[in-house]
Amino acid sequence: MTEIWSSANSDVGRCAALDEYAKRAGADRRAIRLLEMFLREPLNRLPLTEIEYAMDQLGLADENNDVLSDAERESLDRDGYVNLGPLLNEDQLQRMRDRYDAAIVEEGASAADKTGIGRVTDTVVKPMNRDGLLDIIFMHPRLLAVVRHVLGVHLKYIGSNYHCAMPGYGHQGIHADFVWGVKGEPQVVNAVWLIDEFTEENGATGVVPGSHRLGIHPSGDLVNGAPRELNAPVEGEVKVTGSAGSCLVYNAHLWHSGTQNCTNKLRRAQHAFFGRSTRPSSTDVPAVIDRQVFKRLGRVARAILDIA
Ligand SMILES: O=C(O)CCC(=O)C(=O)O
Repeated sequence: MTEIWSSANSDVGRCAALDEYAKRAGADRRAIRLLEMFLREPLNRLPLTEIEYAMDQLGLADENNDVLSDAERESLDRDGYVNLGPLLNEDQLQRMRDRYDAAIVEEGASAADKTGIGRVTDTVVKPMNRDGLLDIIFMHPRLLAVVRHVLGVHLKYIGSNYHCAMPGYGHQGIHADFVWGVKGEPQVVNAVWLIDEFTEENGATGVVPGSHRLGIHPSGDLVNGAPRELNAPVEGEVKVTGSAGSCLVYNAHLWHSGTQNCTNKLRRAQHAFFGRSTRPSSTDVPAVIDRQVFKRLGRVARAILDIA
């Protein structure tokens, strides 16, 4: 699938490669269906004029808006990520920490395959966001300005999860978040909100600046002719440290990883994911959104979530 995705820079070219592949004996039908979802149908639920309206309301209709500085745009293009600095105040942070801790007690750390990670999925559309405390996680104009810079105005929220590295845990192999490969136009932009301060010791996110431009997925990379050891440090990798309330935003082609929390405290983070309006979402928002959350959301929020 990666080969097909990377064979062209346009959907027309990718569709042609997919058609050729589908003719082969033994072609993987499930993979074909998945890729077809990306390539054949526009999957926006609302007319694109709604997200255009929302971007206009947020001052983001113009690419050259003043919500992001030129230096931030340049560093995003060059490095593949930007740390927007603290955007949440201490009161918001404390209320969020209390809410996430309560959700873990209530739901349990849901992802059994992620030992040592406290995880709650779809946080911003769940009952835990009935009062709107978490709206800022997917609606902050500075975050959306980064998404808009990478994807253009036709963007949408595709998922969110709380991600807490417990003491002693948090290490991940180096990876990139976009499944089909990392060549061509980016399709996804992700954010890590620092709910606690990120330090060199407590499991700050590791990133490889500039790796979004390599066009190589770490799992497909060869080092001295052998497959890359994904758990080994990567040359040039740095930890993104910052004060609580900061927001790290990255192009999903960027190589990155969770790192080990070597302290005896939690390292809490909230992730938010964004894609192109016409592409599939990771989360089926209409299916999972809490009725009360849905009712209180206005036109701009609904446009970002792409729900009627
Ligand atoms: O929270 C982090 O530090 C990064 C986590 C991450 O990259 C992931 O879960 O895929």
